[in-house]
Amino acid sequence: MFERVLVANRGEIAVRVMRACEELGIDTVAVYSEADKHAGHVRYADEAYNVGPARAADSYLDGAAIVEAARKADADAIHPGYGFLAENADFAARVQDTAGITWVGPTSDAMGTLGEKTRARNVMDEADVPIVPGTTDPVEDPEEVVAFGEEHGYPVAIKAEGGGGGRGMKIVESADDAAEKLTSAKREGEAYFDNDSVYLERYLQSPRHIEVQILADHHGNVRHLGERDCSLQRRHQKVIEEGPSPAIDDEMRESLGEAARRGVAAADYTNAGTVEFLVVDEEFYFLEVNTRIQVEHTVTEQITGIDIVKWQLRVAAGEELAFEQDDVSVAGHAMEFRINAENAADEFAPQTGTLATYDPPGGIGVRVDDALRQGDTVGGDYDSMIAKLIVEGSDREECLARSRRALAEFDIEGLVTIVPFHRLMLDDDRFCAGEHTTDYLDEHLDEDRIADAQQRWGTEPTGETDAEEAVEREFTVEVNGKRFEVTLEDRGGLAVPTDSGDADDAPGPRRDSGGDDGGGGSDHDGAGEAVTADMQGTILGVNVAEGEDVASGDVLAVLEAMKMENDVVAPRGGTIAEVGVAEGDSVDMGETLFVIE
Ligand code: MV4
Repeated sequence: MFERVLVANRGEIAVRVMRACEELGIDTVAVYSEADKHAGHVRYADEAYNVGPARAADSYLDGAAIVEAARKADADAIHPGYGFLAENADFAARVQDTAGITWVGPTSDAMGTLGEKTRARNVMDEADVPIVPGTTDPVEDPEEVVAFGEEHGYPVAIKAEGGGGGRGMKIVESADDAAEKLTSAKREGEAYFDNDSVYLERYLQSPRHIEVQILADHHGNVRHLGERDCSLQRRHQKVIEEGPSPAIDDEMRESLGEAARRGVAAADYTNAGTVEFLVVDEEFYFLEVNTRIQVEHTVTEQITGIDIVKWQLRVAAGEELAFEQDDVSVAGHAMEFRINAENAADEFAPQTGTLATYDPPGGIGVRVDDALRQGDTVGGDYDSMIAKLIVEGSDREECLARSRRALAEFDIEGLVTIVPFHRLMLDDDRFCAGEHTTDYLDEHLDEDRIADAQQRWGTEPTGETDAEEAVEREFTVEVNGKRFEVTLEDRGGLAVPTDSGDADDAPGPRRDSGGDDGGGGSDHDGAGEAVTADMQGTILGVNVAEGEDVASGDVLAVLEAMKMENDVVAPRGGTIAEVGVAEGDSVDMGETLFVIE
């Protein structure tokens, strides 16, 4: 077994992996960006290394810096968590090729095979796993889309080869929009995945999203750990996950599990993975494989009693799975609530703030995975999920009741979160009956109900907490990129000069236009009005040039953030006086993109 594991991630998943390491007697190494110097995962680790500035592309996504930190720490394995480099086949290969360091995850080859959606569909089809009727080769010509639509009926889904999570997917309702949607899907594929290949599937209306957890070792053993129902999603972002699914019977449960095992075995897959299916009209169809540990792995852990992350580490270290398929049993029911720093009443806009109060729930059947403590500041540099509440009960009804209790106990002040939205869902007839499908939130939920919930259970953001004088003061120092915690006694004068007003040190979004993190209106230097970024992300395209006249609501640019395309619109009519960005630019929340005069 490994002696020291570097966790190449941050936040709750980094702490979750470190907890598994602790239980296995493994030392833990954290990596952190400038924005995460004081973060919870850094506090938890045995040692920590600075890997770069706040921007993820320059730190958590910098494979060379991550491997260099592993060398410095003398780590013998790297666990990627989820997101960041977790499904980057090139990074997996880099680690695999680094002597003395083991990659905790599937091989880069298996990742590559299943990451290319048409290859994955071919592998599944050959393993007798039902796939959605569609093409298994890329399409180039709108006529192919029209011919497919005539044969299989509309709507038709055009999907990016390298896609997933809704990115790069376009729905063709009729022959008339085939050409435009094909171009758009190819452009998104190129922009997001550096791969403009796309393929076709018959679009299934209002499916359930049901996924099967897999563990596979290097000795030919493949086990499934049951399913999770992730049908409650908003714009392809999962919100509440649960297991077992209330929408399938035991016969389909068995078929799904065995199909998933066949499929991953055919792909020579090892370690943890998840096979996603769409379920509609009593039939299931392969969707895609997630070649990583998932956010919602916790649901499976609670109802099977199996610590998936510890098995990831054991499998990567060459151990055999110590249980047969028949040993896997599911008891009770669990739900995971993603605690996102978002305002559900404002289109789930990302939020920042300081946790004046952070008091998670407890008691029987309640698990909280997080990396926070009261007083922490939540910035806008990374994704908005700050914690996960996982609740289990003897059955779905008890799980619902216990979830209502736990969410009511979850006391967060100083930061707006989606806790009120979760409490609303636990009062929603369709969700409580387990009858929601993947389009329920986007197509059917009345937004007034979200506003009411926010009013009833929401909290207000507050400013910085008043720092209290402390006799002892903790300082974090960094020597040659390695972090040390030191405690000094404060005898009246500051032991060490700190410039707490220095914006460069304060984590969280930097703004260069008067602190306005809205879509417009601000104190920009010139006479004009700045149009700023609502969130950190990447500019996919710029639609205007300086000197151009625009009307209120015109789309000035497209900003990709949190796996979604977001339009940057003109807050009012006028003339574009300044274009501050270009396609491909990364921008921070609050950054000026345009000036309108
Ligand atoms: C589909 C589909 C219906 N028919 N494919 C969404 C993201 C990516 N995981 C694939 N997705 C879908 N693919 C066909 N042929 C419906 C969706 C879909 C969806 C799937 C799972 C969970 C949430 C969803 C929300 C919208 C659309």
